Amino acid sequence: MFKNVIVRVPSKTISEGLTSADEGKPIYEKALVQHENYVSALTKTGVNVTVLGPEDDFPDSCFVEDVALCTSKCAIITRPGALSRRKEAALPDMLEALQKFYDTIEYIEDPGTIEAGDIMMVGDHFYIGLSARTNEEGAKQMIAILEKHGLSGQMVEMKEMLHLKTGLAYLENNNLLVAGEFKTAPEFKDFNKIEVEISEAYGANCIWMNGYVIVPEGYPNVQQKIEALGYKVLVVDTSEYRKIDGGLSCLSLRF
Ligand code: CIR
Repeated sequence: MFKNVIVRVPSKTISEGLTSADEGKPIYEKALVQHENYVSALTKTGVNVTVLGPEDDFPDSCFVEDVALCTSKCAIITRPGALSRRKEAALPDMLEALQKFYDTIEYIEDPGTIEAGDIMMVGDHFYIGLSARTNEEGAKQMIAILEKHGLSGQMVEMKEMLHLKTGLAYLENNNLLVAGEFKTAPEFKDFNKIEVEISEAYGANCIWMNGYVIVPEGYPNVQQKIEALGYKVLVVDTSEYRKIDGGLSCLSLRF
């Protein structure tokens, strides 16, 4: 069960966020409203939400998932592969927030790079995607830290997606939502795979929260498949974040 969540309010500069999408720039006012609705949905799942203030120098800083991995034993501050995001990982208010919950904070160091959107937690095991943002050295450091704390990790090769969790969501009970290249990846063959069709690929970025699954608005087939598994579904519109390659998981740290 998750007890705590950390989010960061989007900044006015969100329109300058990194993107590979061709969907126009996010509209700040709409992004703010969508963020409020996201926080309301999280609150419904019974967690305590810590809300950090906006950081105008970092257009992508609302995507807090990438800057830390929060495990049951320690928090690990990452070293983002995207240069414009690297200093997000050391923002003092984030460190302070994490220190309230964790006695042990670990760090990924140069030349390692890793963004925790590339890390999927399944119990005490962590799958780490080797993406354009996460290099092998970063993944090795992460696995060494996990093992030091009695946890484990493994690397996953990937080619198509921005982050591992762009195309994967673990819904507990061995249920794994999979899109694109991950449908056939050998690492995931023993999961009960719920396949997401290409036209709804963005909908693969859902989050399991204490028996609920939060699903992005506008992906009816994904929603239906998740409901059919018996989960309570909460729907949140993330269309402004999609414009800069962000989704539901990216917007929070959950632990
Ligand atoms: C970026 O390119 O870094 C942001 N525009 C989107 C980050 C999405 N984060 C995630 O998938 N964990």
